[in-house]
Parts: sequence; structure tokens; C-alpha cells
Amino acid sequence: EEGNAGYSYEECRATADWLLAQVDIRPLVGIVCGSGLGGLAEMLKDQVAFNYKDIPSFPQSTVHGHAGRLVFGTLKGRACVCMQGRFHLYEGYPIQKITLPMRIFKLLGVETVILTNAAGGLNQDYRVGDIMILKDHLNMPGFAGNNPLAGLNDERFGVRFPCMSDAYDRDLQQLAFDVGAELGYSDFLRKGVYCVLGGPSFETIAECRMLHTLGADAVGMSTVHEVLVARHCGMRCFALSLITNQAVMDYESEEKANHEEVLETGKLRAEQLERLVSNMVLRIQHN
Ligand code: 6GU
Repeated sequence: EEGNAGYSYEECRATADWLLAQVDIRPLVGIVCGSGLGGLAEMLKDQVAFNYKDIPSFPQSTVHGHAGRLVFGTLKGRACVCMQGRFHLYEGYPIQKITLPMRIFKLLGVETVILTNAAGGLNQDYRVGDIMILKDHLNMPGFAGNNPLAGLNDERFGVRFPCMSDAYDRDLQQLAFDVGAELGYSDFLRKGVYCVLGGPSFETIAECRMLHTLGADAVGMSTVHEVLVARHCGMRCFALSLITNQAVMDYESEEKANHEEVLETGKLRAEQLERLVSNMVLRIQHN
């Protein structure tokens, strides 16, 4: 068995302690902002922010639309830590680097992780601008052996063979629907299965058809790796996808997936997405 290509428990502990020494906030909620959805981080009050490049062991994010800051603060009075910008397989990082922040979250004391992403809609009932609450995922890189939990397992984080049938917390899904209904968002709130691919190329038409047949409602390039590591170390997970474009499913279509459209739709719905998440944070119960 190969050693974990990523980081030792001690290295994660050192990074968490480095952060804890500089902030008074003790977050119970950790948030990861998807492409074009970094505005959530700007909502935090009493911010203490770190550029990724200044945090020991942290990778840096290279994508347009991702800022690269770890922001501590309060959202509706609740202590949070927020990744403004995340790491992706397509940037060429080893998968353990992509998920390192989840272990830092854990060692900071985070109990609940909220992740957002931009995704392409495969479900034909979905429209651009819909917000999909994840009920489950398809981990395609995992099928090919690319799983962040591969390698030596450190029991201080979690068990060798973690369960994933409860990856997306049911109570948090219900809370999202309740809060969404109160905000008047029911018309564009969905629940579905997210499929992760490595990217950076978007899918071919045949690939979209295959993924749809396999039960995926939306397709993207993030979130699942982080959920695997967050669940491994016992944090509750909630994730939502902003459907920024319809994945191209037929040969007659003139549509072409592109990053600009992803960012544009992000801007259109960002405010509602931020309001949904912040009102959820206000009502999340911690033991
Ligand atoms: Cl269509 N595909 C993938 N893989 N990621 C996306 C997307 C599509 N739209 C936004 N992100």
C-alpha cells in the first residue's frame, strides 16, 4: 500500500493550528464556493481572510472566477469559514490536494460543510437557473481509481471503508427545501444526482446521454471529492448545484458549453443562492 500522496495528520494539524492562532472565530460551518458563486464569502461579517498562498501547505487556485481566499467570519451571527475558490482535478492537482481543505475544516472544529458548484443540466425537466439540491452522486473518477481516500488510511480521520449511502444529510436537504419555500424559491428548487467528471473538457453528446441514462441529473467537475473526505472524517454535508447551462444531448443542437455562460448564470442567481445558504446557516442545529 502506498503512503497517502497528500498530507499527514500532523501537517493538517499544523495548518489548522496556524489558522486558529490568528483568528478568534471558531466555525461550526464550513462553506465551499463554486465557480462564480464566491459572493457568498463577501457576505461574511467581521472577516479575517487569508490568501491561499499564505497558508502553510495550501494549494493555490488557478481558475478564472475563483478568488483563492479562506475567509473566517459570521453569517447571520453564526461562525463560518468559507473557501472563496476551490481546487479541481483539471488544474492538475493530486486529488489529496483538492480535498486538503476538508481536513483543515475538520481540525478547525467544523461540523457541517456546505458546498456549491456550477453544473450542466442533464435532466430534461431542468432549466438554466435552477438550483439542484444534491441527494446523491456518481463518482466517475472514483470508478477509475482516482479517489482522495486511496492510500494509507489514518484512523484519526476516519475508517478505511467509509459509508457513502448517507453522504448528503437528509435533514439539511429538508431544511433547504423549507428555507427555499419560505423565500419563494420553490419554482426553481430541484433535488437530484450530481455526476463528477475530471474535466476540463466539457462532455460530448454521447457522454451526456450516457450519464443521463446512468441516473445523473447534473454534471460538473467538483464537490464529490470534497464530500468523500468530509464524510470520511464525520462532517455532515450539504451541496447544491446551480444549473448554469443545459448539457448538449442531441446532434441537432446549436448549443455549446462554455465557461462564460457558467459565470453569467452564476451572476443571475447568485443573490438567491446566497440568501438560501445564509438562511440555512442561521437554522442549522449543532449538538
Ligand atoms: Cl455542461 N459540464 C461539466 N462537466 N461541468 C459543468 C458544466 C457542464 N456546466 C457547468 N459546469
